[in-house]
Amino acid sequence: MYTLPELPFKYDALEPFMSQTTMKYHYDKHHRGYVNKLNELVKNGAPKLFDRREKDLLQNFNDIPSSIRPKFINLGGGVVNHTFFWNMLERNNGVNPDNEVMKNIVEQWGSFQSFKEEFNSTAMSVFGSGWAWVVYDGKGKLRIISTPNQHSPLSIGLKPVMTLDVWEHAYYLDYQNRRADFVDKFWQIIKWEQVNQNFKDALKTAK
Ligand code: MN3
Repeated sequence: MYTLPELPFKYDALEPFMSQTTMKYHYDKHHRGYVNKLNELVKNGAPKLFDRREKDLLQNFNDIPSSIRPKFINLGGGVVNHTFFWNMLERNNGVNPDNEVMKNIVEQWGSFQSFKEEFNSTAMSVFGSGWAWVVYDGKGKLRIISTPNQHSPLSIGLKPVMTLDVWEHAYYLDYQNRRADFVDKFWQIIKWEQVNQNFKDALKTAK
């Protein structure tokens, strides 16, 4: 069975940018819901899959029986994407460190500001529910993309480096319909140390 990983911080750790109430619903209801539904799906549809990690299956989705594949991609993505997201969040007091991933960002986008603008506009352009991502393409480049629903970049051969959940459940209690405000505040809660680690891991596995 798949399990819900522990939240790596307290529910109120991201206040005021992401409230305790939002975190409780988002982690304890939504994230947990994906884990429970994924377990139901696999238990009833293809229990042998429990031998493999969700991430591994999303990366090799042809190994998932076609009868449950579309549901697995959304539910498994829901599990893996949220875990990835929580791990790269902390209040950063607006400090952007000078590390490897930042050097690559500035090199590719010319400035942190233009990187930020492209990320924000990608997050704003997600129609309906989805995620904005910074991914490593395995060929030396970082890219900013979005995915619909709970689709993971892993399923299209890309390595996640940073992400933002732009489903309404991620911000509606705190920002109502003002997604732009939420996206703007996101920059206050990026754990750059983890983003840098994700980038280094992506470089390693791409080799
Ligand atoms: Mn979510």
